[in-house]
Amino acid sequence: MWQQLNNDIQRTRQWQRGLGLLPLTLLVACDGQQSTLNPAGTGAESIATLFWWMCAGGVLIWAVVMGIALYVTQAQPGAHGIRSARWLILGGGIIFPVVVLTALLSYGLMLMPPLRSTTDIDLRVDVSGEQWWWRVRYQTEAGEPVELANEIRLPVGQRVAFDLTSPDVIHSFWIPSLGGKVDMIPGRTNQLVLEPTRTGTFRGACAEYCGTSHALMAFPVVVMEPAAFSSWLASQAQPAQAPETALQRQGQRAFLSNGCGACHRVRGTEADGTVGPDLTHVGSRLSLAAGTLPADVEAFRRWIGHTGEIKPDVKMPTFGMLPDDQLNAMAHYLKGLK
Ligand code: HEC
Ligand SMILES: [Cu+2]
Repeated sequence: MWQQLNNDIQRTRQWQRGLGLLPLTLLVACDGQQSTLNPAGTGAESIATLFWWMCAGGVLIWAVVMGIALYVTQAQPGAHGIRSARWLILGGGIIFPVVVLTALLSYGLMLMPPLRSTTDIDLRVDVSGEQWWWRVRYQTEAGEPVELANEIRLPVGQRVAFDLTSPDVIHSFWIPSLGGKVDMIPGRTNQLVLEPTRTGTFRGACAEYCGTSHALMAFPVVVMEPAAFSSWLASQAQPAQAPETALQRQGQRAFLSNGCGACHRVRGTEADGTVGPDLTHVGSRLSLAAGTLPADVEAFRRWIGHTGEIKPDVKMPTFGMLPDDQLNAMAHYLKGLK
C-alpha cells in the first residue's frame, strides 16, 4: 500500500513540475508566423512591450498577495492591532492595486496615439472580408487599382494604410506579427495602419466568428524589399498570361464554358465576374482558397471538384460532376496563371 501511495505522490510531483513548465511552453510555442510576441511591425512591437509590462504587473500583484497569504498563516493571533490590520487592507486591497493598474492603464493609453496615427502613408490597400475569403485592392498612384485575393504583400519599412470593410457580416482583419486587429463592418470603412519592420512570410486571419468556415479564412502576408515589392505589384497589374500548353488551352476552354467566368475575373479574357476572387494571377499565390490548401495543381483540382467538402457552406458550387480530364485541364490552366 505504501508503495502505491509513494508512486502516486511521485506521479503528482512530476505532473506539478510539468504544469509549472506549462506557461513557458506556451510562450516558446508563440514563436512563429503568427506570433504577437515575435513582432515584425511597429504596431506589434508596442503591443508586445505592453504585454510584457502587464505580465510583470500581474506577477507583482500575485507575488504580494501570495506573500500576505503566507504571512497570515504564520502570524501569531493578536500580533497586530486593529489599526495596522486596517492599513494592511487599505494598502494591499486598494492603494497598491490602484497604483499598479493606473500606471499600466496610463502606459497603455500613451501607446495608442502613434498606433492610430494615419499620417505619412506610403501605400494604400483596400481589403474586404467576405464569407470566407479576402478581396484585396492595391491603390496605385498611376491609374487603375490592382485587384487580387487571399494574399497580401507589403514593402518593408513603409507605412501601409488598410481600408477595411465587408459586404456580408462582421469579420476582423488581423496580422498578429505586424500589429493589432480591426473589425470589418458592413456599411463602414475602418482604417488600420501597419508598418512592417522585417521581411518574411507571416499569417493573417479572421479574428471575428463570421459563420461556418470562419476558421478556413486566412491569408499569407509576405513582407518584401521595396524593389521586389514594386516588381511584384507591376506583374499583378498585368492581364493574365495566355495558356501555353495544349492542356492549359483545354483548361481555359473548360473554364470559360462551365460558367466560372460568371463569378471570377481573369483580366484579358471574357471571364469578368466579381462574385468570387479575381483569378488573373491565382497561380502565383502561396495558398489556395484563403490559406486552406497549398497552391499546387493537385489542390486546384481538389478544390474545383470538392469545393463544399473542403470549405463547408462555401459560396462556390462544387464542379465534381465534370469529367476528370476537364478538372485536370482547368487545374493546369489556373496554376499557369502566374
Ligand atoms: C457562384 C459563383 C462561383 C462560380 C460559378 C465559381 N466560383 Fe470559384 N469561387 C467562388 C467564391 C465565392 C470563391 C471563394 C471561396 C472561399 O474561399 O470561401 C471561389 C474560389 C475559387 C478559387 C480559389 C481562389 C483563391 O483565391 O484561392 C478557385 C481556384 C476557383 N474558385 C475556381 C473556380 C472554377 C474553376 C470555377 C468553374 C468550374 C468556379 N470557380 C466557379 C465563386 C464561384
Ligand atoms: Cu471570420
